[in-house]
Formats: sequence, C-alpha cells, structure tokens
Amino acid sequence: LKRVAKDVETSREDKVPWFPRRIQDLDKCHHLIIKYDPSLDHGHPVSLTLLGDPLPHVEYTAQETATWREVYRKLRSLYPTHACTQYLDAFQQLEKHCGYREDNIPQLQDVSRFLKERTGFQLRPAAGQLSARDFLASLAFRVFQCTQYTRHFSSPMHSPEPDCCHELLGHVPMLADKEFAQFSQDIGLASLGSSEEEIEKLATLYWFTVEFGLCKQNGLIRAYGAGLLSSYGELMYALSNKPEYKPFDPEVTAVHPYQDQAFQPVYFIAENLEDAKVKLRSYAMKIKKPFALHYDPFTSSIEVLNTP
Ligand code: TIH
Ligand code: FE2
Repeated sequence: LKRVAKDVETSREDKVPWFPRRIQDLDKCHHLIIKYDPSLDHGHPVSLTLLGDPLPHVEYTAQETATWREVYRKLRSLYPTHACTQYLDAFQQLEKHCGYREDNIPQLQDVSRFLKERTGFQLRPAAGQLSARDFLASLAFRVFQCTQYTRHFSSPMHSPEPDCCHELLGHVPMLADKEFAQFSQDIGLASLGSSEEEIEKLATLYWFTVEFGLCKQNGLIRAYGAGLLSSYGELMYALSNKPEYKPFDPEVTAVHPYQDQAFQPVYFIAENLEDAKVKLRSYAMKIKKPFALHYDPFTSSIEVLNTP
C-alpha cells in the first residue's frame, strides 16, 4: 500500500508517494486489499485487463440472473420516491439504450461505452477490492474500477461487499451525470500524491458521498449514494428518519467513523450536487502538496505544476 517510487524527486523532507500521471499508468494501480475468495462461490474470476483491452463479456448463470431480477425489481419500485432526479434521468436512458432489464444483467462493455459518451467515464474490471489509493487514483482519469461477480443469492437486499448489482444499479447511473462525474474526478485528483492520512480522509469522504450520500431536492431528501441505490434494505432505512442525519461538511465528514458491515448509523445530506462539489473543491485546495495538478482531458494525463 505504501509505495514511494524512485522516480519521484524527493528533495523535500516528505517523500511524495508515487502516483499515475498518464491514464496508461493505471495498469499499475490494481493492488487488492481483499482477495477474491473462491469459497464465496462468486464465479467469473477476473483476469487482468489492461486499459484499452475490450471489457470481458460475462455469461451469467440462471441463478445470478434470478438474483439480479429480484434486486432490480424491488429497487426499481423504490427509485421514484427515493432516488435523486439525476439518477432517475440516467436510469431511464440506461433502460432505453443499455439493456437494463429485469431479465438481463448489462455487460460492462456496453455500459462503459454509454458512460464514455455522456461524461467520459469508462469502466474497468477489478479482481476484488482495491486499495483506496489505487481506486481513488483511477477516478482522477475518469476510470471507474468495478467488480463483475454477483452477490450471494441468499441476501439480495443488502450485500456487505460491492458486486455487479451495486456497480450497475448504484454507481453507473450517477456517473452519467456531468456534475457528479466532476465531483468523483475531483476526489480522485485530490488523492494523487497525497499522504496515507489524507487518502484515508478522502476515502471516508468518498464513502459518505459517492457511496452513502443523500441530498435535498425540492424540500425532500433523496439518495445519490451508490451503496444506497443498490440496496433495497438500506435505501428504505436511509430515508426512514431512523438514522441520524448531518449536513455535508468535508472537514467533519472526512474524519467521521464509518461502518462497512451493516447499515450506516449516520448519513450526510448535501444541499445539492453542485454545492457538494464546491465544498469538496475548497477542501481539496487545503491539502498540502509541493505541487499543483492539472488534468489535461485531451491527453488524459496529469500535468504537474510548480514542481520544486
Ligand atoms: N451494501 C451495498 C449493496 O448491498 O449493494 C454494496 C456496498 C456498497 C459499499 C460498500 S459495499
Ligand atoms: Fe461502490
């Protein structure tokens, strides 16, 4: 996890951790913290795909498709009252153009092409749970690393780990929204070259926003976090008034303890996605680094400015 590359000039007292500068460097960002566990009967082990390789086509079994159907049907009935409008708009598009249906688990290849057209985001299969540093770094390049296996059929309404239902129903629709795509990329950019301590805070921010974020919409509270939008159980719970709610404030949110085995005890509510983005940007500006970074969308690479 702690890699300090030799090729980074370290004339300063603090060494700057290695970070990818070109999108191709993401091929070096796949350090797993949780290895794929074959006893979990997940099927479809993911072989390493390099950036630019076609995304592997997966033949899902009848049982996996049955799990997807149950998850899809239940969640779809909740979205109109629980999901934010950005989500609802994209979901409708995905049903129209991307094979989102009860009886079909969409293929990453098709979904990735769809996202690329909307916001420039692309998907990439990951073999398991990546280190926060690697996962966040990929966001800086608008690359979203996702799992391809399906949750266990015994618990369709909540999975403690990400699976394809979570990626496809939770993350993908939000990544089709321009504002949200920028927000996600901004977290990624903030992580590049950051200290372990700062990465931890950014991962926590990511957790309470991209995964479990709520926002206001026309006086109501709606979900935009993927961990909610892919879990029928938690989506109902999050908007039930039972949990605790706090306003989204990066300084507070970044150091708040979180829970990754059960429903969250607390959710952070953003005024709206635009406001969350502005607040995150000013938080990111305060992270101390000996250089400034700029993303060049034409070459998909990072320009490092004022390097000492
Ligand atoms: N709990 C989510 C679900 O059931 O879809 C999956 C996860 C989100 C974040 C971590 S695991
Ligand atoms: Fe996720």
